[in-house]
Amino acid sequence: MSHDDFPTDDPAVVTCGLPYANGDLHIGHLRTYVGGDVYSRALERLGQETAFVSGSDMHGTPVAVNAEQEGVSPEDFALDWHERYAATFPKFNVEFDNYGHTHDETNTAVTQGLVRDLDEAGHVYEKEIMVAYDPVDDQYLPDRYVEGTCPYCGAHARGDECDEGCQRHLEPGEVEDPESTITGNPAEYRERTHKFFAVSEFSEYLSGFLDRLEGTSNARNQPREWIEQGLQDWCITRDMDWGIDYPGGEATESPRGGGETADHDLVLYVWVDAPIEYISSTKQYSDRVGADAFDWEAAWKAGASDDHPEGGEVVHVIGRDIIQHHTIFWPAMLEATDHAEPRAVMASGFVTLGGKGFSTSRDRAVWADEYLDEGFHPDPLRYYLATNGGFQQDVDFSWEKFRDRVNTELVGTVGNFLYRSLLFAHRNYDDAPIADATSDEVDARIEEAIDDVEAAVNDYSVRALGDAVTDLARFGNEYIQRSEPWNLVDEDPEEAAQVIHDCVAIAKAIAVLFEPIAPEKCERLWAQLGEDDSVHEVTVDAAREGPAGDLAEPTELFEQIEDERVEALNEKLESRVAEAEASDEGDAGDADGDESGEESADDATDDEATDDEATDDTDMTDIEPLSDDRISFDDFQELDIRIGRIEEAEGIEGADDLLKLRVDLGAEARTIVAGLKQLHDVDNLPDTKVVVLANMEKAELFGVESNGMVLAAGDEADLLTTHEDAGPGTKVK
Ligand code: B3M
Ligand code: ZN
Repeated sequence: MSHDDFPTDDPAVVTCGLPYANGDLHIGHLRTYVGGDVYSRALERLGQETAFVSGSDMHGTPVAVNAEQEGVSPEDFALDWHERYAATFPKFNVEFDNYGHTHDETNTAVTQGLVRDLDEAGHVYEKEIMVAYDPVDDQYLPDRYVEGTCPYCGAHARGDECDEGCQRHLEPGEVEDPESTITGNPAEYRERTHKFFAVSEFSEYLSGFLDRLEGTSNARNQPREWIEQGLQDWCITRDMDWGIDYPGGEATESPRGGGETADHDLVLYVWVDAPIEYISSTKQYSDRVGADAFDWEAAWKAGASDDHPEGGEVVHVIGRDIIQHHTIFWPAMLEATDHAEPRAVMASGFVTLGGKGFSTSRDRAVWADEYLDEGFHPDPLRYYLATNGGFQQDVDFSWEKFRDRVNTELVGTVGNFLYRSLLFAHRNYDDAPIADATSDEVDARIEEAIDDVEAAVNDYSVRALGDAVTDLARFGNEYIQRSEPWNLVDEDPEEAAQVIHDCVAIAKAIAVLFEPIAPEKCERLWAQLGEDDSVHEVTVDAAREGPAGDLAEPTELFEQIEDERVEALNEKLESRVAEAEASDEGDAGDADGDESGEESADDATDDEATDDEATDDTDMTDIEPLSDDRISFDDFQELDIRIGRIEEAEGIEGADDLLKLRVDLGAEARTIVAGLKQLHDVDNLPDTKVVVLANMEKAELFGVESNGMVLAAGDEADLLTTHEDAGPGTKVK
């Protein structure tokens, strides 16, 4: 691996976190897959040799518990979901070069080989630990088979992860007050011998690794804290049948061919074989296309190839809840076994739906299949998920927001430019090129867009990839508007031809540069431009070439979403949620059992906010990363922030959440509408000192004009106030 700017001469591998093969995918799950796909396509557009791989995560208790609850074998259960995922991803134009699964022969062999190497290199030792056990059912209870209390934050936690609280990985024996997830029986702890990987030996290496690591800043910052707190060794075996057997060495003669300790058979912990699938999946790709086309060993093994002594450029795209696995355990395993070090980890924020978490048990989700069944094209969703915020930031989806961005940006900016220029060109000229060359101004603007794309790839920003193109289309609209080719056709045909040539050149650049985000739409645009082959095969150089082909009759690339459509979709979602909630209440008796089974289907991937309002103020890991987008002091001074005192507070007819406040701002009293009704006792508000953004633009809400904004912190709208006695009108600076 190098740390040179992309494109480099080393082969790149872009991976996406493996979805657990255990439940339906919703659009929130798609974020990291779309992000990975966009990123790998963008690398290819830059001319980087790239393999894009992933696979289904078949093992572990997330699969075994759900299979058990459905009464089927984990293998059948997981294979079924695996096949569905393999069919779903391409429908969203997420085109892996290889999509395998962790239970296949390749991964079994690669995993056992790697663990054997780890063991032989002396990084694995045995230790007696306490393991949860259900004495009634006579069953050991690894990971999700057991629930209890997190020893670190006190939240309700599963055996291997504090998923509702501090998000920490929990080692066996750590969860307090354990109970069986399956039977509800109180569990006891029993002593068992397990294998441990000595991760703590790698603290120093990992600190250096994090200093070198590229990608999103959350993937470096969180693990630095964990290392400072001291790393624990990692238990890499489980008392289960479902999984990859611990590899038998010379000393073991297990009848199952698996490893064993003094007294029992063990399978590997799911988090051992899951990331190894990244390697296995790349190997399967190489085996299929030939090592000349892509050499998996050159990419993954340090020193395997003279041309790539430090291996390839490995970029992991994951959800932020699995940063620890990818920046501590995994790189330590790679380092210990002479593999290449990952170059970057891109860890995405969560996706919420209308401001709340997706909830599979309450059917509060837009399902991946449902989105397509509604007749929507995949590319607008890709655009939305990829560009709605920075990669680390949470993305909220609502049909309204989706409509707004599709209608404004895809239809209004990009589609509009393409359609008006290509239609004009097609009507007035038989074919392109029309002028001899692209004008200097437009040539330079296209070059700027290519630079933006290169910078976005090197900044690991999928959002900036989208912005590069919308900005170019905005320029295109402005250029055509100001040049008025429709007037020039008669007055100055040569100049008209130049303008249209330029516009077609911009359209071609858009096709090339937007392909990573909207691959199918850009393929269609490519054909409209009369270009041969596939836009997927070209590099950014093609964006510099200007028009070549005979233009076909253009059609509009993106479709407007009507308001009625949005209303109908919202109604559908709301009635479904209400129905699910009602039936939840109806089955109150067994709701817990149902809930845990269905909720863990949320684990299909990694990008889920914990259900609904589970956020805890004190929970640092739920805090959004601090923004890297700095503003200047001048920008700050444009905010007129003042101390105010609430004089009156009353509800607004028809609005459940809003209050109409009368706020004294010293110089004058203002009416301000604020969403505080559900969160504060209205009668207590008068006389409260608040902090107000006084020059917020006015807005009309439920017929009341709001003239300012009251500042509050977090979902609970904790009102900001002053420490001492600054009075109404005092400026905050
Ligand atoms: N299967 C899903 C998750 O925990 C898990 C990812 C594995 S990536 C190597 O989000
Ligand atoms: Zn916790």
